[in-house]
Amino acid sequence: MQITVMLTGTDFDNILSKFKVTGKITSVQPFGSGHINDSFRAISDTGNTYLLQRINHFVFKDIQGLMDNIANVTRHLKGKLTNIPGSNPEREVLLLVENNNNGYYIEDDNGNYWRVFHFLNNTKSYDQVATETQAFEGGKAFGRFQALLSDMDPDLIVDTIPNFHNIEHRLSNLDKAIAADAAKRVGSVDDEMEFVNRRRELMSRILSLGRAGILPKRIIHNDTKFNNVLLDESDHAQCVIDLDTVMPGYVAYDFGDAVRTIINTAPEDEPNLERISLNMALFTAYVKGYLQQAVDFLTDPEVNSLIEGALLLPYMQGVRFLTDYLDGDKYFKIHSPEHNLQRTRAQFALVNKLEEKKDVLTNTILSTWNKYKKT
Ligand code: GN1
Ligand code: MG
Repeated sequence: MQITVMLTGTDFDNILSKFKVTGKITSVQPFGSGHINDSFRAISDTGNTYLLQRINHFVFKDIQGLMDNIANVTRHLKGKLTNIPGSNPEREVLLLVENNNNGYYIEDDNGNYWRVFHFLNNTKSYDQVATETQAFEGGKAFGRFQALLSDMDPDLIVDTIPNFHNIEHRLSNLDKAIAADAAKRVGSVDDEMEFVNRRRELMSRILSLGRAGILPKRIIHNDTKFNNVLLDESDHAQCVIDLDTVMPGYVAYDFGDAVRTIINTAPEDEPNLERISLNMALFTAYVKGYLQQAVDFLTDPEVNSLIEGALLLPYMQGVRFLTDYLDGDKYFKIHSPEHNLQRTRAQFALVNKLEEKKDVLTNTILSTWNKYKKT
């Protein structure tokens, strides 16, 4: 469910006074383009800048577990980076601001949950990739992120959203939405359902390989949209953000979700499907950056699974948008009445394009891997 409480009238001063922020807050502005949480950039008269976020507690039901995950993950990343010469832990890892009781979030009088991060100044994020340098840097950032977490104790992580990237679970939710037809929209999604049904078995491959013990579960990011990497002014990767869904999963999921946003020449919700095509140069650059950083821990079966992830993630994203459309737009923020259907169609058009080029994409992955792989 979306949070319906209006944010206008929110007493930001009061909320921020419960955190260890310095000085007097002089401005609070909406920030970013996330579909789930609400983010604000707050500036204080000391010149410090903060990212204030209202956590969507209808989506994230275990707020304490979520915040413990983030605290543990950022601690681990910082510890690792401190021992890597040339790295800058202060700028390469998100830093939480404590509340006045040394915790990491507060609950306000309306039952909303809030947290604060130090804002990383002089960084930017892109909803769409423009250059090969950006794609390469994004690949490096997510590859390094996985590499740094590859020795973290999985017991320190709780599942913030169980079955998040489990396609069987997502398809079962879609089937339930079809059966319930809560928004009376089932009649308008025949083509989309046919698209989904033709690929059900094919898209379970990663899960099957995981169950067979061929693919290991690792701690992954689970939301590797390109705009979740902050780049510096010269477009070098600085920091991976949005750690809400860091949970165990298969590396192909992170690869696929990044490719979903990087290779597409159009936005995630492009209404004109003819504009959706593949930018192969950006794909190649991403693969190079990613494999350069991941070469030390990836296994051959994992590398072979990456292409499956690239097909699965836009499919799964389309299934999720379609489910929400049928449910009556309860999960993702929408900006027009048919937005979730438009997003679904754009994601399925992308799947079509990826399927057409599957062999070329696979060759790019394998030839890059063979170059990096230590003999
Ligand atoms: C949501 O809120 P945002 O943009 O970080 C969603 C992702 C989707 C994405 C689609 C917790 O992420 O899984 O891939 O929208 N996050 C959650 O744009 O569901
Ligand atoms: Mg997110």
